[in-house]
Amino acid sequence: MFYHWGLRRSTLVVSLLASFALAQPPWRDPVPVGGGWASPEYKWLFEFPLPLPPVKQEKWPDKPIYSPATGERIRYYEMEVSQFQKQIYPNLPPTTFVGYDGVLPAPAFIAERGSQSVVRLTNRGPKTSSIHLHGAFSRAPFDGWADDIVQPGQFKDYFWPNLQNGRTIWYHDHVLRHTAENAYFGQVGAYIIHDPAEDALGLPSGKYDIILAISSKVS
Ligand SMILES: [Cu+2]
Repeated sequence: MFYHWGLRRSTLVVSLLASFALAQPPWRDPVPVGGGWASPEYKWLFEFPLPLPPVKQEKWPDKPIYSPATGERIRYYEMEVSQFQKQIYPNLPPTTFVGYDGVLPAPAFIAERGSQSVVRLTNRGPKTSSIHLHGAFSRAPFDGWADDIVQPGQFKDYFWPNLQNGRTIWYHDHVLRHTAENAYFGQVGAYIIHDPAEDALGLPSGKYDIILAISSKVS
């Protein structure tokens, strides 16, 4: 599996969702080898609007939370893993996913450099979960270790300091034994650290600054 985040401001247009579609239910186990995971060919390129991720919103924007240790503002988010369906192929039934907040592409986080985030992940999916913020330095308890497992029915709070300079990174499931399966089924999202230094560069912004992901998934 290969993901590449970082194509914001690119004029490259790709079909995203063909490769997200999976024909098998998520709890099929063991995973069939060779052919069982292959998606049908997607033939409707450029015929439907490009699916863009919603931007994740703070839980209580009007009730700011401050760190008891430093007094700094903490942005608090809540996110759920759940099973849902989405129409991908116009000629086939809806596809089953197990992803974040019931949407695909998953919500995108946009964090200001130096602003702290706490994300509460509640697992209402059929399998275990664990979030890794790929490309960020996170303290060990919040790094999504494979055996730091959030069981179905449980939640875990992840603290991310967003201290690095501006970058487009991504978050994804990282749990023991079925990381790839969870990611294939939707537990993958974009995470952008915005650095004020970027604003001086005169890059396209607003509606011209979009999040694109290219993924390749083969059986
Ligand atoms: Cu990763």
